[in-house]
Amino acid sequence: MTTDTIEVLRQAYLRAQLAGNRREALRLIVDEGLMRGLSIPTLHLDIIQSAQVEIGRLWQENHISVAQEHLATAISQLALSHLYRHLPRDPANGRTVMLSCVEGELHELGARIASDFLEMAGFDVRFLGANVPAEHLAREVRESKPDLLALSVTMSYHVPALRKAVTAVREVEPLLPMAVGGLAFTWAPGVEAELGVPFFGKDARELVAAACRMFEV
Ligand code: B12
Repeated sequence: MTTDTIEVLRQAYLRAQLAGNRREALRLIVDEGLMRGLSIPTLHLDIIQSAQVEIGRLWQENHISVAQEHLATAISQLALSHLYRHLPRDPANGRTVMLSCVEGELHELGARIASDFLEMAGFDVRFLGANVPAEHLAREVRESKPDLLALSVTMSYHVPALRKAVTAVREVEPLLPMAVGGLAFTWAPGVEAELGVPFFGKDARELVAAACRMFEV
């Protein structure tokens, strides 16, 4: 598929989101995308993520309401659910990654896509979703013992919650490798260095590359 075809599909998907047309959005993603040979990473990043960014711009500039943004995001959640069982998976590499948003962080779609990418690369993934309180995160880490904890932060004002999460987890598992990512680090670069946790990349592809380098898989 050419860049033009991807752009046409992205625009059509965005229109379906804005119309609140779930059936059409799924038809585009599955029938026009997946069935016509578009790769899952392309559908995740170049169609769904990219459309979400555009939804954010339209909302910020007051062209659409909060309700329309919710409608559009619910459609992307549905699309990701449909794609999930089609994820091409590398053989299991024996490593488990836990991926979670910090307390108060409601933006979970990015962490969800990141989780799907890690699964495609052969990692076993425990995706906790949005808004996980630090003490509950620490308890889950202690109980399920992942090999890596990846924390997602979108809003810069959730950096104190990230600090709290890192501290709580270090108390129960001092040696557990942790990594961070999400839009907050684009807007407030350098936070990760202060916390002593590495930034693992600006999108799901970079996260997978960093995780594979870390475990040499
Ligand atoms: C949908 C949405 C919401 C939804 C989220 C629903 C959900 N279930 O996720 C809701 C309605 C909850 C929401 C709320 C808010 N939002 Co909002 N939201 C968005 C929007 C439109 C899309 C988010 C999205 O789905 N992005 C697509 C995903 C796939 O991209 P991503 O998150 O960047 O994830 C990728 C990478 O960052 C990375 N990544 C993510 N996590 C991790 C973790 C690791 C370890 C690594 C390595 C990588 C990684 O990989 C991901 C996949 O490639 C964005 C616009 C945008 N530009 O993203 C605004 C946006 C993020 N929101 C914004 C704002 C202001 C808010 C609110 C403050 C609004 C308000 N006044 O209440 C609240 C804050 C809520 C909170 N407490 O967290 C602003 C932030 C601006 C800023 N500079 O701070 C944005 C940018 C909109 C805008 N253009 O102004 N929002």
